[in-house]
Parts: sequence; structure tokens; C-alpha cells
Amino acid sequence: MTYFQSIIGRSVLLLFMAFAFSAVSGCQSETLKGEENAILTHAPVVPTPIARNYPTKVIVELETKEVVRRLADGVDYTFWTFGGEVPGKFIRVREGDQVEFHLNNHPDSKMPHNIDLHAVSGPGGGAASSFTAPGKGTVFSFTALNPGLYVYHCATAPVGMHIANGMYGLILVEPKEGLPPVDQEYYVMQSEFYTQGAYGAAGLQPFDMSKALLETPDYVVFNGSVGSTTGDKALTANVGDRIRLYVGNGGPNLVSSFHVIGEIFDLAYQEGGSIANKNVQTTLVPAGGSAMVEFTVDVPGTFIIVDHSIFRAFNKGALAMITVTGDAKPEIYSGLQSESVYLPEGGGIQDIDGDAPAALVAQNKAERMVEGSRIFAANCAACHQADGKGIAGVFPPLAESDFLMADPNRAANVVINGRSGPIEVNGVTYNGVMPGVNLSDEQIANVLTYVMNSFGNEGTEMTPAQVAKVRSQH
Ligand code: HEC
Ligand SMILES: [Cu+2]
Repeated sequence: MTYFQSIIGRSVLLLFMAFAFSAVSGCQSETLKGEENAILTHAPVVPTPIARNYPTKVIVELETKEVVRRLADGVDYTFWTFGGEVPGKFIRVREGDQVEFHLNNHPDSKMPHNIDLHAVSGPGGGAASSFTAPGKGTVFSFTALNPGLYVYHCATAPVGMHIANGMYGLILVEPKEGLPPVDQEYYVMQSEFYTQGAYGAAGLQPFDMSKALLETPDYVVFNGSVGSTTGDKALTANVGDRIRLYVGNGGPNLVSSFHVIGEIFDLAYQEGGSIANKNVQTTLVPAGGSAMVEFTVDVPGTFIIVDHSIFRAFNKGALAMITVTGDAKPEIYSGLQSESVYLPEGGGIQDIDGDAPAALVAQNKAERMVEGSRIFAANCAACHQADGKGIAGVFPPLAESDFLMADPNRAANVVINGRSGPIEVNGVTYNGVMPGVNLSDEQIANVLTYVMNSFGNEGTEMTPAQVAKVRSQH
């Protein structure tokens, strides 16, 4: 072979290789191969990363259901859902995938529903093609053109009400090249609920349209309920893990100031887009928007996820937890490990000398104990602790408290009007401030009956009439 021939041969080969390479890597549009059924997950679980390096036809089956579920302890709500829970199931596809979307509306539904996916390029984001009556199903297809993390929601009139009742979720369109691997991925979605009763008012709570119009929710929560992701339902990780949170905000009204207490986001893909900002403390998540955040947990302990519009976190429910286990790293953080900071405080309006709202009526001591335990958990445990033992030097104990048990009327006065200045409890002097807790006579009777008959205390029943008398004397 002459030199000339060999040059020609090589260029032809190179040309051929370049052509073949571009076909495989898909510089232009890739061709669909095969078909698969999407595996959808309930929060906080995320479907496993896409292993394919080519686009396929993905079949998504999602069912709308109207269900009664717990919104907070003792509080139920009729949620309208994508898949039976709030938020709706997480959908994960790859850029370039063709999604064949099957929306089915459960036969027991009272309402028609549809779906608007922000990942769709097409009229109504799919809503125009997916209006589905109870017991019916609809199908439409779209190609996931843009990578990113997108909100989906119902868009059936009255739209606000469908969203307020829980109809939203997330769809992740992974970029062609995939996302960098991490150790833990979780799905966290914020939203608000507007109920006729105030925060914590017991029973099945109907939707309150006037509060929704004023944008004054009673509940702001992660993953559909108060405490959905706390205690033994907290997210988990090991020391050294890199965590990616897929964060959504269903609204309907509020913008979230998303923050993890004690962590810094190494990367925050703001608004769920493709560019990450580095070293972020708090990222805004718009209503109907998202964010992806990544961070490494360097030390063990409990990390609290909040909306940093802070009354929402401590008084309306927007508080979740990540429990990190492993060896301490004193070179990064050393200090007392305590579970007692950052506990929810409930919605009883605290002021220094307030009037009280109305509530339920307990018929006997047993009913007072049940209501009282709820009121305690929501309004007192943050300071006096769940076991009533207080915190040494800061919050006096209610468990076996000589101060409490000596004079129930004096205790009622403390709850109604608050107290500050030195106080001796079981021989120990405390000097703090207890704010007056804005509860009704009924609620104070219940909570004091509960504390006087719990935590090793044995005492009498307190009645609303007794509380009313104390209130009138001060
Ligand atoms: C924000 C923290 C906080 C909350 C919430 C709180 N307390 Fe207190 N409480 C205190 C502090 C601090 C004192 C001591 C005040 C002082 O030093 O004068 C105290 C004192 C008391 C006392 C008298 C001392 C004792 O230990 O017996 C009683 C009774 C009491 N609280 C009951 C309650 C009840 C019931 C609730 C819920 C309805 C409640 N507190 C909510 C902080 C709180
Ligand atoms: Cu709907």
C-alpha cells in the first residue's frame, strides 16, 4: 500500500468512526429503543437512578384517589392525591424519553382530575389531554425534552382547591449523561393546608377557602402531614454520606425558604435547573417549583429540615429530620449531643397576657387526659420535654414538681399569664420566662389535668370552671 492509499484509508476510517460515534452519543436526537414501565415511589423514597444510555418509551400509570388521612395527631383531612398519598408519587425518566402517561381516576372519587406536568412541552402541560372523570382513564404522550426536576399538579377547576387538597408531586428528567452518584437520595415536598379549625383542632377538618384566599394556612408541612419525617420516620444517613434531596413545593401559595439546620448545601440546583450554586445556606423554592440540594453529612446527630420562615417550622409543622449515625468527628464539630433543641411548639398563640380561643369539650377525666396529652405535646413539650422532666437549669420539671402539685390554681395562673423571675421547683431555683399560652379554659383544664396525672404525678381533675375563676381573679 502506497503512502497516499494509506492516508485515504485512514481518513475514511476516521470519518466512519466519527459518524458512528455521533450516532451512539446522540449529538443530535437519539432514537428510541424498547419500552418499559416506570416504577413510581412514595415520598421520601426516590426511584433508582436511570442506568440506560439511550432513550426509551416509558409507560407511567398514575391513579388519582380521594382519601382520609392523618394531617396531625388527632387531626384528619380528606386529601385528593396522585397515588394515594401526599405528595404524589415520584416519577423518574431520562432526557429524550417518550412518556406514555396513563391517568386513572379511582371509581370512588367524587371529583374529576387531570395532570399538568411542568416537564411537558405542550398545551396545559398535559392538562388539556388528561381530564378524567371518576372511574375513567386517559392517555397522552410527551417527550421529555428538557432535563430538570419538575412539579406536576392537578389543574381541574377549582384549581386552587385541587392543589390545596394535596394534588402535586415531582417528576425528575435526568440529563442524558446522568446525575453524579450519591449515597442517599430523598424526596421532600412542602405544601400548606387551610383548615376550618385552628392548628391542632381535633377531628376531620374541612378545607377553608377564605383562609386559602388570604394565604393564611394553619399547617405548613413536608410530605403531607405534621411529623411525616420526624422521630423514627426521619430520613437516615451515615457519617460521610453524600445526600441529594429532591425538594418540591406544591404551594398552593407560599414560597419556601428551604434550609437544613447544621448543614451547608455544597450544591444547590436552584429552581430545579441545570446550574448549581455552591455553598448555599437557604434556597428559595417557589410555589410550583423545585430545587435539588446536595451535601455531605460530616458528623453524627439529628439535622432538622425547615422552612426558615420560622413560625411555619415550629408552629405550623414545616419541620423534618435527618438522623445521621456514625463516629463523632470532634475536629469538625464537638459539643453536647442533645435531642432537646428544635422541637415543634404547636400553634397555641403565645403572648404575655392573652385571651383564649374556643375548643372541644371533654365530658370526663379520661377525655381530658386524651385531649390534654395532645395539647401538652403541641404546646408544652418543646420546653418542659416529652417526659415532663424539663431541662436542667433552663426549664423546670412538671414531672413530680412540688410547685405544680402544691397548688393547681397557681399552676393555672402560670399557664394563663406566663411567669418570669426566680422560681423554686423541687429545691432547685430556675429563673426563666414562660410565655402565657393562649389556650381556652377548657384546653388549660385538659392540659393541667394531664400533667397532674402523668409523669409520676397523682393529682386531681382540673375543670374549665376552676380555670375561669383563676382567670377572673388575675
Ligand atoms: C417557651 C417555653 C415554655 C413553654 C412552651 C411552656 N413553659 Fe411552663 N415554664 C417555662 C419556664 C421557663 C418556667 C419557669 C418560669 C420562671 O422561671 O419563673 C415554666 C414554669 C411552669 C410551671 C411552674 C413550675 C413547675 O415546674 O411546676 C408550670 C406548672 C408550667 N410551666 C406549665 C406549663 C404548661 C402546662 C405548658 C403548656 C401549656 C407550659 N408550661 C409551656 C417554660 C415554658
Ligand atoms: Cu384534581
